Amino acid sequence: MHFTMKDEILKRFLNANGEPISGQVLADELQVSRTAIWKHLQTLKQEGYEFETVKKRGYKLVTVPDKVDMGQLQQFLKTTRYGRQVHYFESVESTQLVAHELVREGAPDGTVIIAEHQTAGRGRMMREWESSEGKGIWMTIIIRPEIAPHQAPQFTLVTAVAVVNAMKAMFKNFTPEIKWPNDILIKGKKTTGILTEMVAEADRIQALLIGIGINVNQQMDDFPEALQPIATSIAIEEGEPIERVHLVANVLDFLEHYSDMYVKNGFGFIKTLWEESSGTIGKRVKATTLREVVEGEAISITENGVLEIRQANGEVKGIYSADIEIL
Ligand code: BT5
Repeated sequence: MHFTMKDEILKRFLNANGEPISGQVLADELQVSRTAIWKHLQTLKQEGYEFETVKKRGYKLVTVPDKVDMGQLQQFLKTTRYGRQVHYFESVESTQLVAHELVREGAPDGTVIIAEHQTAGRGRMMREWESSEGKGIWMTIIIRPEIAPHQAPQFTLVTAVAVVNAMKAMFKNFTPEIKWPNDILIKGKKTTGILTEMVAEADRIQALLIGIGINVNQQMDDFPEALQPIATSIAIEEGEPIERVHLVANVLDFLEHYSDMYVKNGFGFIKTLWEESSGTIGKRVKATTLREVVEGEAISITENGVLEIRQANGEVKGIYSADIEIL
């Protein structure tokens, strides 16, 4: 979806802070007929926006639906590329699947796919990702960095740092922590999962598809019973409902900034930021990989994003990919 006349009209109403805007002035400024303006307002009404007619002064925006839509998002973004093209859906199987199609069609760096609901949201190794309707942020960002395929896993860490710092900038009632490699936890419970997929040739990345799932406005009984002991949402922890579009914009701002820095300067700076927010380093952990189970103290991540665990016998093992349990 590109920025349309309807989005431009919405932007003006959002900027007017509840003051009325004259239909004639809008029509003149945007160089379209008043009928065209009226039609766009009807479409916005169907999407849940409500307007009041103010005598002799025009229309006033009185209700904004809780949607993560393009018009609002563009308002808040400070990025140059990320989120400048958004594909927004009420419901999809998985935003990752849509992203794969768009990569094949040549979607540019920073293209974002957002859905209110996913019917087959997925985690790593095809595990299920619970994506309840209208309550979370379910999105994939297509990025096309000039990096080698072996660097791709580091982008999970770049993304985790971006999400955690976007949260820290917005919320004051909790401190989110990163659990290696792809979770963000609040008081030990999962609020965010990251899934990094790659489309590559032997020595060159075509695109990374960074899936981010953030639990935002769920209450505990919105989660299936099996998840209740291990999952939480920002609204539960912050103590109030959250405007999702704000958080989307912040995550994209931080992500663009950190990925550019990573491509330019390497992993060093990201590593420092990552360690600052890590809830894994210094803890006793159990790492289950496809081949083995490693237990010990998590001592650091390397320049390649590998987690180092010191076992009881003193031997240090590097873990490339695993599920981590903090003991
Ligand atoms: C992840 O996998 O944590 C990556 C999740 C990525 C989801 C995003 S949403 C947008 C994009 N489109 C997609 O289809 N996916 C991405 P993993 O580390 O494998 O964790 C999966 C496990 O987390 C599941 O097996 C559950 O135990 C748990 N889980 C599932 N849904 C959850 C939720 N909403 N909140 C917290 N935990 C959840």
